[in-house]
Amino acid sequence: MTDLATTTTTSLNKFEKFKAQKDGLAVKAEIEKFASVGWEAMDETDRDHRLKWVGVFFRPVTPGKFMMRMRIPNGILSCEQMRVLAEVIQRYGDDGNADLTTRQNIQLRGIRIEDLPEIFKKLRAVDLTSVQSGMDNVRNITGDPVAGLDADELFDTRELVQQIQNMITSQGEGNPEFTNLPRKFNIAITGGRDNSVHAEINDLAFVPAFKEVEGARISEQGAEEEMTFSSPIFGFNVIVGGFFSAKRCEAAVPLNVWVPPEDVVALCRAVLEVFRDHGLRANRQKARLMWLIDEWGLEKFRAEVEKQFGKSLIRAAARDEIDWEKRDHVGVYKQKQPGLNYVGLHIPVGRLFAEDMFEIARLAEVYGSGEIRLTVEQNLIIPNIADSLLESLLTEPVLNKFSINPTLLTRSLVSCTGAQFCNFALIETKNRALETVKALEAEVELTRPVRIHWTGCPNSCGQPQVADIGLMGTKVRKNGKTLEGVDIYMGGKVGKEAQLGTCVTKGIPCEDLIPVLQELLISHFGARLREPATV
Ligand code: SRM
Ligand code: SF4
Repeated sequence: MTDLATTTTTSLNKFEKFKAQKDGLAVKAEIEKFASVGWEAMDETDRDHRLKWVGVFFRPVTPGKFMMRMRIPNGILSCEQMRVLAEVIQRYGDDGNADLTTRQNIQLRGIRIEDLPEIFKKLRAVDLTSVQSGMDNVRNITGDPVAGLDADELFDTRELVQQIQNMITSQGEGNPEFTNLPRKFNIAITGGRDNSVHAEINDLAFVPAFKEVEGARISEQGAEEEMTFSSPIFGFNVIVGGFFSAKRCEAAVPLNVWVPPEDVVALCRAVLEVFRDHGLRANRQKARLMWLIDEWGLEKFRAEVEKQFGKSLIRAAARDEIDWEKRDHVGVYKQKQPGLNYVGLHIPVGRLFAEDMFEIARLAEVYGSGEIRLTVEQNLIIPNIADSLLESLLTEPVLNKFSINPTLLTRSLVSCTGAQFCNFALIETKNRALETVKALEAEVELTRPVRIHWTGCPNSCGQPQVADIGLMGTKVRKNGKTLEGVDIYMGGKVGKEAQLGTCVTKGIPCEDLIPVLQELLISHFGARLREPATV
């Protein structure tokens, strides 16, 4: 029996109440009806909340122009899929655009409700889904962006990520087993050495680790299975409870569990079932997994997961294999397949328009194998480019816009959506992020990239806590006026020994920010003022 079933309706928050009245996924069957009545006549809860179960987000900032959040497992899509996404936004002219997200994903903008039946048909035809991508669901599952290409990887995450998504969404059709979680849930899996997915900021993450497994464990049928191996075998250490929210941010903690790859999907299911059935639902600010772990203690949480898993869990390996600095994949790199390369394009703050997407699809088809990959830095990779085609790819005009060798600050810039489309935003982010970096680069010279992340409010979608310099939107008072401002975070470390940055300065008005950042770049990151130009 679930905690939800035992909680009285009066103690439920408004989200739990509307979920109890009608499951979010129910709107899937009503899309035709919504399309014919139009967004203004729709039931408000369906429009503002339940549509997110099929990945469609009402935007109070641009009413009538919806956002659609896809699922791109492991961040991999085909040029055919990219073209379909481009066609969807193309019809909306200036209202249509797309954003690459911090979860290796794509969001489309400008969507009209009357077009949804046709859009869903087009998406299904190329095996794309947007189901369960918002609200109390599992978000896009991230994996190594160079899985299967990287000569140094320990495990290719592609198949596993797809299997987890299939389990959670019933092959992309929607799965009522997992459409009423207490809150959102993030899953990441990495088989490389550089923690390319920010494992530590996910509710559940799998990091590579070798384990000598001895003795016996209980099989699914209840019998003891011999599990003795002569040499260490590959699997994953499991970490849990990482999350950012306006109220609290935590890095994930070790669950003291190691799983072989073949048990990953079942473990995801077990953890999700425990979260679904026991996660805290009364206060939405305390509904993420870590709050349950706090309430129960890690030992009890582990024991409940083990019960749900149905066989004994193996203790974590003593160490994991994350021992590299994090790579950003921008530039040209050799693949493990002889004669092939992958090329990482920098997409400024992740923003794309239909013509860009058609062009990227063309490049992937003409020069590569037709595949396109996304990164959590909101950039994009075209893999499988033969040595013989590389030179001509690099002369393509679109690479002037999407560079393989951007300047050092631009290269690592990440920004959430901000005030242009997000009603939580306290500030404008994407354009300001680009302008700020341009102004800084005119003043200072750097010798290494500095990762600046912008986020428009404390929800932290732009992950300021993983940045060298994180900027979180806030409102500030100056000369009797309320202005857009930022709190500054520093100390975020990614890759091996990842750790979260913390707030070091509060309430800098955006109009005063450039000299403050300039000073930080000089004092902490070895930047130097440029010589004044001589006439
Ligand atoms: Fe986020 C809510 C955008 C990654 C924490 N996030 C939102 C909403 C849906 C709010 C809204 O309805 O307007 C934003 C949609 C704005 C829009 O129109 O684009 C939004 N979040 C984003 C994206 C697009 C930022 C980006 O520009 O890349 C990212 C989409 C990821 C995806 O493809 O699914 C995005 N959001 C994140 C991350 C980063 C991550 O997952 O690594 C976080 C912090 C990590 C985490 O969740 O633990 C994040 N978003 C939130 C939160 C705070 C969650 C909480 O527990 O309180 C909210 C607010 C909420 O859910 O109530 C939120
Ligand atoms: Fe919106 Fe805030 Fe998330 Fe930025 S951080 S996308 S402003 S909710």
